[in-house]
Amino acid sequence: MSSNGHPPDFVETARPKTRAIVLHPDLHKRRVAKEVRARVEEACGLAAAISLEVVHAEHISVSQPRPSTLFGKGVVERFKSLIDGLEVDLVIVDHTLSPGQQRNLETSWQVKVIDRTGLILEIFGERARTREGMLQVELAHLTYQKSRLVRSWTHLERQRGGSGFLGGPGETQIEIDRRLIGERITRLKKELDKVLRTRDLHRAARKRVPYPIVALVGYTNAGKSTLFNHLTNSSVHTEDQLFATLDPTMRALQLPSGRRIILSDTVGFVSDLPHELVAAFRATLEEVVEADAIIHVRDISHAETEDQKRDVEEVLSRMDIESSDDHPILEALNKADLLDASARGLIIEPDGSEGAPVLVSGLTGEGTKVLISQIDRIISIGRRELNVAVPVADGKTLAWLYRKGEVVARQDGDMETTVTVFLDPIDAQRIATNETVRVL
Ligand SMILES: Nc1nc2c(ncn2[C@@H]2O[C@H](COP(=O)(O)OP(=O)(O)O)[C@@H](O)[C@H]2O)c(=O)[nH]1
Ligand SMILES: [Mg+2]
Repeated sequence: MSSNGHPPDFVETARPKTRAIVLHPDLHKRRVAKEVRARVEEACGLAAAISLEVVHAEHISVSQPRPSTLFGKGVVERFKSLIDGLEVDLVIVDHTLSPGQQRNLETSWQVKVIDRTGLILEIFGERARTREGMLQVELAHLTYQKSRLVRSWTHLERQRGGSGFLGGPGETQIEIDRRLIGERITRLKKELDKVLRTRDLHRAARKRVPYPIVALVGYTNAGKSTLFNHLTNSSVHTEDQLFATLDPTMRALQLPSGRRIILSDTVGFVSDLPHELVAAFRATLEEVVEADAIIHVRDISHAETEDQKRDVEEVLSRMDIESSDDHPILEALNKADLLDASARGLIIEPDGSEGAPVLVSGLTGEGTKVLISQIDRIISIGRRELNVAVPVADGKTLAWLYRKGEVVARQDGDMETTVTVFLDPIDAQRIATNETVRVL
C-alpha cells in the first residue's frame, strides 16, 4: 500500500535488491589476467541474472586451499570487515564449497554464503518453464541439499540408534531429513519419467503460440539480454502487455516486413557447468527446441569465444538442434564496439551475404538493423507452398490463409475454393491439422 491508501499500480515495485559480494577463488595460478577477469565478470553476470546487486567483486589467488574455509585466515578476516562496511546480505563464492566450508564461512562472516552450484541452481529455478525443466531443477536442488546435510552421524549416534538402518526412534534429525529428501527424490524421478514419456504431447500443445519464436542463446554475459532489450525497444509495434505479464523474457516484436515474431531470451550457458547440473540445464533450455529460429549470441571480444561457440553448438546438437531450413541458426557476433580495426578485419567478410554471421553491438546498436533483416529472412526460409481446398462456407479459414500466408493463386469452385499459398512451417502444420480443409 502506498501512503495515500491506494494499492500500488504495479505489483513489481522497486523492492530493495539483495546486496551481494562475489568472490572468485583462483586455484589455477597459470591463468592469464584476461581469463580471470572474464571469470569474475561471468560470476557477476550470473548474480545479476537473479537480480542481486553486486557491490563488490574480486578474484582471490588461493595457493593452498584450507579445508575449513577454502580461503586463508587473512582473507576471511579482511572480508569480515568489508561485509560489515558494505552492509552485504549475501556472499557468492564462485567455486564448489564443501558443506563444512560453507557453514564455517557463514559463521565467520555472519551472512548467507552460497557457492557456484547453489547460485546456478537459483537461476535455473527461476528460469525453468516446462514441467520437465522444473522437475529436473528440483531434482538437482534436492540432491545438492542432501549432500549439504553434514554427517554428524557419529559413532555415538549410531549406538543410540540401536539396530539396523530402518530408522525409528533412534534416528537423528539429519538422518530423518536425508530419508525424507531421498523419498522425495524417488518420487520426482518417477514423475520425471512420466513427463519424458508424454513430452511430445506437451510440445504439440505448446505450438499454439501465435507467432514464430526466435530464441537468443549463448553464454552468460554474451549480451543476450542487452540485445533482447535493444531489439524489442526499437521495434515500432510491440505487444508487450500480453507477454510482459506472463514472462519478462518473451516479447513480441514486428519486423520490417510486417511479420511478427516472439523473441525469447533464454538461460545462459556457463563455463565449467558442474556436472550434477547438466540435466537441469538441458531441461531449462528445452524451450529452444520449440523455437522456429535461433540467434546464437557470441561475445566476440571474449578470450574463449571459440571454445564457447563449440560448447554451445555441441549442446544444441545433442538436443537435435542443427541449423536447417526448418530451424535456422544465425550467429550474432556481439560487442563489436570492443574490437579494434584489425580484429574486425579478421572476423568477418563485410559482404553481408545470406546466413553469414552478423557483427553487432547491443550497446551501441551497431549492426542491429542488419540483424533484424536477417531474422526477417531466416524466418521466411522454411516457407512451404501448399495447395489448400477450403469449403466455400468456411470464409474464416480462407481469410486466415490470406492473413497468415502469401496466396499466389486461387480457383473458385462451387463447393470449394482452392488456393496456392506460401506458409510458415508453423502455419502449414496448423492448416494440415484443420479438419474442414483438404491439403492437396
Ligand atoms: N561493450 C559492450 N558491452 C556489452 C554489449 N552487450 C552487452 N554488454 C555488456 O555485457 C554484460 C552482459 O550483458 P547481458 O546482456 O546481461 O548478457 P547476457 O548474460 O547474455 O544476458 C553487461 O555488462 C552489458 O552491459 C556490447 O555490445 N558491447
Ligand atoms: Mg541475460
